[in-house]
Amino acid sequence: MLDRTQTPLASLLRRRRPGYSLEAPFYTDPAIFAADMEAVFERTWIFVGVEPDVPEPGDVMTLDIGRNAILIVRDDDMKVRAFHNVCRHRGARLVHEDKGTVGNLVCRYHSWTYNLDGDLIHAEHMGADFDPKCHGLKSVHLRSLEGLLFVCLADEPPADFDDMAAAMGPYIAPHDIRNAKIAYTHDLIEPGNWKLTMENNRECYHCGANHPELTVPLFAYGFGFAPEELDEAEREQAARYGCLVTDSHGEWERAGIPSRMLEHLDDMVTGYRTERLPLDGDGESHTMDTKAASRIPMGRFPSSKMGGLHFWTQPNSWHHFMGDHAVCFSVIPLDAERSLLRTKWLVHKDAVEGVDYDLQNLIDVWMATNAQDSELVGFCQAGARTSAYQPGPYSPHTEMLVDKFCNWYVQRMREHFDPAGGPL
Ligand code: 3BY
Ligand code: FES
Ligand code: FE
Repeated sequence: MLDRTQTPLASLLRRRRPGYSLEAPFYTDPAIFAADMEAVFERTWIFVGVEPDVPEPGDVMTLDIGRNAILIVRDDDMKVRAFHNVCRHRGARLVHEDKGTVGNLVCRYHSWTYNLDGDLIHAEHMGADFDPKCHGLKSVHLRSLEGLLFVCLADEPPADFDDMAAAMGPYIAPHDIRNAKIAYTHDLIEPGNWKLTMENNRECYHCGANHPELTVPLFAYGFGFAPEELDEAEREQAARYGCLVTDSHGEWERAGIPSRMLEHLDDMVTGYRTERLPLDGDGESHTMDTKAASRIPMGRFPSSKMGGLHFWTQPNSWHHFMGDHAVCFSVIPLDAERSLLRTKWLVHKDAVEGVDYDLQNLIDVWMATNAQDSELVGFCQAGARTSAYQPGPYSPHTEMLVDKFCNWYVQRMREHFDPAGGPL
């Protein structure tokens, strides 16, 4: 009789080999997908959007994260709040549109009505004993980090969000996200497990061969290389790049713009990384001519050559902030083999399309890059389904941060499903 028993999740987690990609079931198994949603997406801080998604009181947006439906609304006091998008009467979905503007939140089924604070303010025919105060919307923890919105579905969210926010606030504040507008949003369904999308983002080993547009503004050296493999000319280039980074950091920091690298990708529950890196060419922006795409700067900067500040968060986001625009990416798992990559391009709220910026020019680099990355993710998903797949080694020079993503993931899973197994 064949033993068809699947390896238990705890064993898979315990035998994870550091420095190597994960075993196939982590990318393909619906049961592990469900476990990911429980241990990661229902417990840690998830990046979901930006304050300019809901600029005015009554503006509302919705988002599904796994089995959970969430609504984010700006109340009359300009506070952004998050609730479960579930009516407290018989559980109907409350807001159906991705985005809209409402006076109150009214359920279509029996017209139960909630104000923007989530209080139930109207419910007919419920009798004298009915207490509306016990039937307000269920709130979801929400934090705004200088305009970047994170939610946490856990009752008790990871407390180290505060440490991340304290460190990152000064980096992001100069970009003035709250005074930006969304110039464009693009949804791409990638044909792969969410972890493959994240792993792909955490390295630029693949950039030279796959991203002809991204490598116009981005220096290939910025994301690691094996020094012993460089010829003399390349060594000189790499050394010049190193000096450019040091000089730029000094210049920007003297002007009050934090730029030096901070990295806590696998030693915090709210893991993150940031660094402001100089850009190639004219050094202004992620565009095909490396110049600013928008004529109106997004913040108060000493120069138009502010490079690109990247900010990565575990488990599901990365961002690039330039002097003229910002690009924010969120990954929302759909099922074991598909993930939603949502990309938002932000410009100053007064910038007018066609006058201050050309939309195509603004989005060209990352539209092309996302399409290329999506295809690459699909290649790995296809490989993980085959009998030949086995975890492969990460480059110690260019894929250390992919390894840290996996370390972070395995730690969250072990804490939740195998606490007796101890730390990694
Ligand atoms: O978007 C990012 O942050 C990283 C850096 C370069 C490769 N990858 C797309
Ligand atoms: Fe919402 Fe009845 S389910 S009012
Ligand atoms: Fe890429």
